[in-house]
Amino acid sequence: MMRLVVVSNRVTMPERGEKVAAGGLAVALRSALEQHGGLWFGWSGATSAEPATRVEPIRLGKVSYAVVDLTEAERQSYYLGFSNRALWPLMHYRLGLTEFDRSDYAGYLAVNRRFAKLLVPLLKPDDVIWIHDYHLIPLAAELRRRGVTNRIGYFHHIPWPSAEVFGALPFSATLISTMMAYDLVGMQTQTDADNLIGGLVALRGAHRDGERVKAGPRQTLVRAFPIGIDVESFRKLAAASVRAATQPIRATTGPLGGRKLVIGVDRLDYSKGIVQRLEAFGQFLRSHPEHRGNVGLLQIAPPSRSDVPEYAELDRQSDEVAGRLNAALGEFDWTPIRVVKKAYSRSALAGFYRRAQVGLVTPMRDGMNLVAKEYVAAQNPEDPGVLVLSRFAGAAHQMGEALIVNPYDTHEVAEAIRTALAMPQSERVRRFERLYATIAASDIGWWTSRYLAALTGTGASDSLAPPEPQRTVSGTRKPAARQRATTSPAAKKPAAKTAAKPVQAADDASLGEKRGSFRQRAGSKPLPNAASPR
Ligand code: ADQ
Repeated sequence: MMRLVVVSNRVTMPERGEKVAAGGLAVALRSALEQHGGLWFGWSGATSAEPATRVEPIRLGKVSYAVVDLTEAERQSYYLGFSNRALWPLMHYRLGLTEFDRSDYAGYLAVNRRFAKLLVPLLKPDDVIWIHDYHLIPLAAELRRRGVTNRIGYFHHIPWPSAEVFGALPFSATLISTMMAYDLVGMQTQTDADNLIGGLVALRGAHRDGERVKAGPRQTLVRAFPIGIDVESFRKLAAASVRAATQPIRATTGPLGGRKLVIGVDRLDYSKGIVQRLEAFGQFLRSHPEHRGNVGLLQIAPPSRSDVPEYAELDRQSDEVAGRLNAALGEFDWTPIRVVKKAYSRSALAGFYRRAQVGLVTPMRDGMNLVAKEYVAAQNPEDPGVLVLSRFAGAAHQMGEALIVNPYDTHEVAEAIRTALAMPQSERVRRFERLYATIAASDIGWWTSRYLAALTGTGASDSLAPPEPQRTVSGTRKPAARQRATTSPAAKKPAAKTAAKPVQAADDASLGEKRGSFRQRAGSKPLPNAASPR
């Protein structure tokens, strides 16, 4: 009987009462783990003076959790250094912000080596191993080096840039080569998958055969698996929030009175385009003064990674821009922009989304962007709001019925806000129905089961691929293929029953922190202003 082993940078343990997790992804992974009986391995989020030499799993129900502390030096080099100051900006196409430091890179490799060493004794021959995100790229190679022949999959939650960009990273050829240690690599979009394959060809001399890449004795399948959310539970939370009008929603919407609401929800991260979005809202008010006084932007953006200097700078900058615009455009009884820096419960968020006539999701670059999907899931089907979505979010590949914008073009975003606020109800409903059908057909259950089916080789999942509508010039999109708004029971059933086939050993190559920190159980109290471990 196959057992699932999930490895992620951060592990969220239910019993620790951590402020983290219980978001869609953590819940989905936990339910897949429960189905198969499983092990979740990764960083505890804590530091300790001495590196751990062994790890004792803690069993809670059908799932065991094995968490490892890092030393402060490891946290600095592996997590803050190489992961978040080199890989994160590089993969978001921000070469100017990419800071490569050899000792950080050495720390990154060392932590991956140590994770492999601690994980190996916990593995059983039929385990299927699923590794998450950029913190752990070389982990499979380290496991292979120690003789692990199990099936190993990887899912990359953020964009993968073209070989030209990735190749700027020192040691890029070595790092990308470690991807060949995986049997399956999942990407958010076909563009990311093509970029990775292109990089393996250009930097590693691999050969491409469709979605398969071959290098030496290894063969790796690279495929797009666009991640989804728990659409149904989000829809229910939003509907319930209308009935309950929970405290935080009353508190925020009250002073807005009958005014319209434009909403942005993001971790405070430069990839999310928050400052550019504030500027675009200012531009909208300048170009369309008739809207002054009757609409407000609520930007919810809790700080994350505050000990990385670029993030502290962004925090300062967004305060400054909001302050400047409010001073220039506000009235004694109307403040155009509110920036709120705390994390909210899922149900409070769902309520905010539902109350907002416009969802402004304008990252400069984003792997997927779950906020875009949450905003749609939360809408009132009879009177839905309008999603304005950056063409550089992975979500834009699926959500062509949004108003698609270039976030670098302030005027275009400003005009999209105006268009969204003026959009007739019939058009809003038409767009919403298609968007909802798409996200419901490719929800988080679909994602987990489709990935695991491909990893365990029980396949038969290709036909379930969600639509990736053709891109056209911003703003006008070809409609996405209409899909049923339900997930087929077959697709819902997470994963394969058959035992994993061990594969041949080879040469060479998170989530926990995952979205972690913001996520809370539905109905729980707003979190204090905690920095995200992401
Ligand atoms: P993130 O960069 O964290 O994830 P995103 O996909 O938008 O980005 O997910 C953020 C999550 O945090 C959402 O579920 C949102 O509701 C929640 N959140 C944000 N602000 C919050 C607040 N103030 N209070 C409560 N919750 C809040 C990475 C990649 C993405 C990819 C995901 C999943 O960067 O591109 O979509 O992983 O693979």
